[in-house]
Amino acid sequence: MNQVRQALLDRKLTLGTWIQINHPVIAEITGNCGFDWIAADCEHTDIDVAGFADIARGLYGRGPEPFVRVRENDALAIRQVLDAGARGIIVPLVGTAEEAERAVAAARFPPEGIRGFSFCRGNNYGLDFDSYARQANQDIAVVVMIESKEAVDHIDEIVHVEGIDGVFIGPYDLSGSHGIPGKTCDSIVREGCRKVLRACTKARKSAGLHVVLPTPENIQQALNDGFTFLAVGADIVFLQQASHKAYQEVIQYSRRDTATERSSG
Ligand code: 3PY
Ligand code: MG
Repeated sequence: MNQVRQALLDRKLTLGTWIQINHPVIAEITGNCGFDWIAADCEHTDIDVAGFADIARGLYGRGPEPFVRVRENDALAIRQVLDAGARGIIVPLVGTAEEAERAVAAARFPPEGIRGFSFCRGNNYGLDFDSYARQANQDIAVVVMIESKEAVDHIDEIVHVEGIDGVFIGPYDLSGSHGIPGKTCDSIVREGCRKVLRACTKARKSAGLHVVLPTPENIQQALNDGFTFLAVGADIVFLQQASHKAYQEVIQYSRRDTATERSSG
């Protein structure tokens, strides 16, 4: 059984992160850190199905379950990453219950859904066809993203859609839908988050959040708020922060003045 899906159903805490760089080395490195799940982002990057398959190979045997934030809420986009071995999908920009139902149907084999059968990486190229066909509907996690005013308005219907294991707030798009992109701590965004949390508690569904720029304070805040499906950072954020810090340290030790250096260089 997919432990992350089980944790979603039990509303237990799991920790994940995000891959945006289309290279398996990123999966090999982040896969060693202890995360429960790692999502390859096919919505905002050049990661395609082949790129995800390589990322899944990089994660293989390292522990984290391979998740995908799919390109869009589209049956083929969902089917192809599941066939490539995704164990959970995170579907962006879901605004209504009907859209959430479409995402679930795409991820489930008949009779629950419309996913097609095939020989693919997910079932070990057919070797495990029978067991995969039997298990996949129980094993694959389906999480929908709440990232708009519309989605927050419809949250009570969305969380009641059968087959939705949890919802996941995208704070950047949510702030953008209020006309304040990037103001993720604004009271209107915070109020949206609280409404989502209340709806999840009532419906006994997991609530998730992407803490894109993690700090000890905002991670603590997310945990105190009651989010249990938590993504922290992303490969590009870690690289940016670590390279910035390394440069700041080396510049301090070398006592070199960056401005002078640049103008003389
Ligand atoms: C958002 O903040 O909109 C996201 O999609 C984060 O993953
Ligand atoms: Mg988003």
